Amino acid sequence: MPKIRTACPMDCYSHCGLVAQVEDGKIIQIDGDVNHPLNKGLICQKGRVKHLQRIYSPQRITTPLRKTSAGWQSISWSAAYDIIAEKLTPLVKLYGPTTILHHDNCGSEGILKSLSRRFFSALGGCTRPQGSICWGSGYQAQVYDFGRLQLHSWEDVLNSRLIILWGRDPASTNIHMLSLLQQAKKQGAKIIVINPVEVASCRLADWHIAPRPGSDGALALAVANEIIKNDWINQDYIDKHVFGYPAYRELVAQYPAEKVSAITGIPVEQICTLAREYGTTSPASIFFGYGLQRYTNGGQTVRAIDALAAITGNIGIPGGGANYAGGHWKGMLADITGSELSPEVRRLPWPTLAEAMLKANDPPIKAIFVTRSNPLTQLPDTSRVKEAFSQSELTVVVDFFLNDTAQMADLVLPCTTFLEGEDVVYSSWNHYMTYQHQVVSPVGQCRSDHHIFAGLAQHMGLPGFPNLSDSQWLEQALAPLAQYGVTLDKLKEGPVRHPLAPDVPWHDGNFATPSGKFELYSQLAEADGVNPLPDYVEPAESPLRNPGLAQNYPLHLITVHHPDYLHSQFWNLSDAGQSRQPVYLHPDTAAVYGIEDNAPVIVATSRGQITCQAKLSPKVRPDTALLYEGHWLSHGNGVNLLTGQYRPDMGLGTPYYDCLCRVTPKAGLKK
Ligand SMILES: Nc1nc2c(c(=O)[nH]1)N[C@H]1C(S)=C(S)[C@@H](COP(=O)(O)OP(=O)(O)OC[C@H]3O[C@@H](n4cnc5c(=O)[nH]c(N)nc54)[C@H](O)[C@@H]3O)O[C@H]1N2
Ligand SMILES: Nc1nc2c(c(=O)[nH]1)N[C@H]1C(S)=C(S)[C@@H](COP(=O)(O)OP(=O)(O)OC[C@H]3O[C@@H](n4cnc5c(=O)[nH]c(N)nc54)[C@H](O)[C@@H]3O)O[C@H]1N2
Ligand SMILES: [Mo]
Repeated sequence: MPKIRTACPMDCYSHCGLVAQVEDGKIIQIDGDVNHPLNKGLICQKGRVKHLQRIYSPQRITTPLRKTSAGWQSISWSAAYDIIAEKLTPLVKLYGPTTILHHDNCGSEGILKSLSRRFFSALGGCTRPQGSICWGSGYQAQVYDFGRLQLHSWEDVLNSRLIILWGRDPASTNIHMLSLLQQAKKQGAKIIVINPVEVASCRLADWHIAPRPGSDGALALAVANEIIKNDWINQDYIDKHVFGYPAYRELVAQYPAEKVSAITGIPVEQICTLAREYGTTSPASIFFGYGLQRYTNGGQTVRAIDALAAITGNIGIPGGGANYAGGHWKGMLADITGSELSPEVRRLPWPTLAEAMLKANDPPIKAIFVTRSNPLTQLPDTSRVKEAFSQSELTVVVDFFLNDTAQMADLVLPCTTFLEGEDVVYSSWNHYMTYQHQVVSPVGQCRSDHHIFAGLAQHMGLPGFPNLSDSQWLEQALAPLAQYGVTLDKLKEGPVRHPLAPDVPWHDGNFATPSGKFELYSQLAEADGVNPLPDYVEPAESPLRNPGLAQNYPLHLITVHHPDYLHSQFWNLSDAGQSRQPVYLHPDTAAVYGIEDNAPVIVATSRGQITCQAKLSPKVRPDTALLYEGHWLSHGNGVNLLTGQYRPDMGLGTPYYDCLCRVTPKAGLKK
């Protein structure tokens, strides 16, 4: 029975090596690849079960579909291309190509996936979102501090004596880190979790600290204050490699533990203990999650935490680091998106995309193409997103299922999963690049994103999208790596580690900032009109900043990632995914509002409401409600009906968790 090696393409910390078993042209089993250096055989339920359920799901779209008054009608590819060409050509003639919004994210990763962009380059341009719905604020923060982003090798955590999981829950989102953490612990390392929720990773931790959502920046400044007061700084490292220490020292002097205790809800002695642990244990590493930067103050939060690593000299040493993400492969591949073909790209801010789309008039958004993303479910403020999409005259969605965004489309085009074609995946979260062999032929009439857009370009007679095979495009993209021995043939033999990324970044003390040092005072931020120092500002929807709003909506709402799903993917494949979703509340909070365990409740914000099922749990702070993100509007759910559109302090990240809510019993509904 053939066993074929591939890799999971999900937007996740590890692109796990997989081995698929094929019988009579059908996949019958997927296992972890024991020879892959990242996952070493271990895979999650998504990899083992859900990919298989998805590829052969009866719900899967297997032909192009056109919306008619009588419902969805199955049509041929050439009919679909005709409809697009007939509608798109006059729109582009009248308004120019930037009347088209191309909404593309990371539903599946892969070098060939970027070819959808080539279609719009060949057309003369388009409008794209700017920033990120994922990690934008923290990303920019590390650019300001370090100049660019680099990660320690995963195994380097074994050199740490203290490990802080700051807003990250690897037990939910990064299971391959767990065995490394266990091993580090066995060797004597201490683990601290900082998270408003007692998350699953706390099982591994020696200590859990639960700050009020959005207040980590203040916590980091108070910790710095204690470290400086007690002279636990690394003066030699500061003298040689850190820029702006005097100004930073003045800033942190304004954040004594007593003051910050009132902001964060963390007792003074805990703040002092955290400072002592981090200030006196070396080497110490910090692993960021993305939750703590999903606030309007999120960029400065990450900067305030980076600063702790800098003043204690925990940068550039084995077992140290402030690990956010890496950008190692970036800029090392040849661009195959055709950006040289069209200078005309308009940018609209991603965190406030709905508002920006509605306001756009030069030109207005008259056509929308959606690839590898599900904006109706995943962008903040769904009601406004729906309004913005309603104004489009031609909406084309490329996906596997009739999801929430597809419901808004005129045409839905069926694409293949990674199991039905070849590609190469790499990540910003680890150092490996892996080839995905084609496992089976496409189901039904499904086509890869590449073939869909190349076909459309040909149909419309657009030059600039040559008819190359998958391998030829991959070879073109990989060409600059040949000098390091990384070629398509080499990748076909097995995963390749990045040839240049060091195990311990910044060990030479040369940073990519204007001063060449780590910048506590960021000159780039200053030039961007952003506070060069990581001062603390209350989040937009905080009871301290906005007591009026908090009177009606007293609880913080965080909408986090589910261990068994990836954003909106896979929810349609199980009954549990399609039922009313749990909202987790502290028992004391539930008592205040007269809410019983398992009772139906309404979760409301100033933007909308959804019905959930209360789950009482002492693991959540009493001032916080927790919901998972990703579930579908069409199943009666959809957390982003609740979230708001805010611009963050930097990097155009999306502050989903900067959100106050109210939870009340829903009368007349049974448990
Ligand atoms: N199973 C699974 N894995 C995934 C994903 C998925 O959807 N499912 N998504 C992938 C993607 S795209 C991403 S970006 C990553 C995200 O990976 P993580 O960052 O680990 O996970 P998130 O759920 O985004 O982060 C939310 C965490 O931050 C905490 N948090 C919320 N607010 C605060 C705060 O103010 N301070 C602190 N200290 N903590 C806070 C939450 O309680 C939660 O534990 O995971 C990737 N891996
Ligand atoms: N409230 C709240 N909202 C959030 C977050 C949160 O924590 N809270 N997290 C945010 C984060 S970190 C992220 S990264 C975003 C994710 O936002 P999205 O990227 O929009 O999320 P997905 O649900 O992964 O959507 C991917 C879609 O692409 C499809 N797809 C998968 N593979 C392919 C492919 O190869 N080709 C094509 N054409 N389609 C494909 C899937 O079926 C799915 O419909 O969500 C953000 N939204
Ligand atoms: Mo993300």
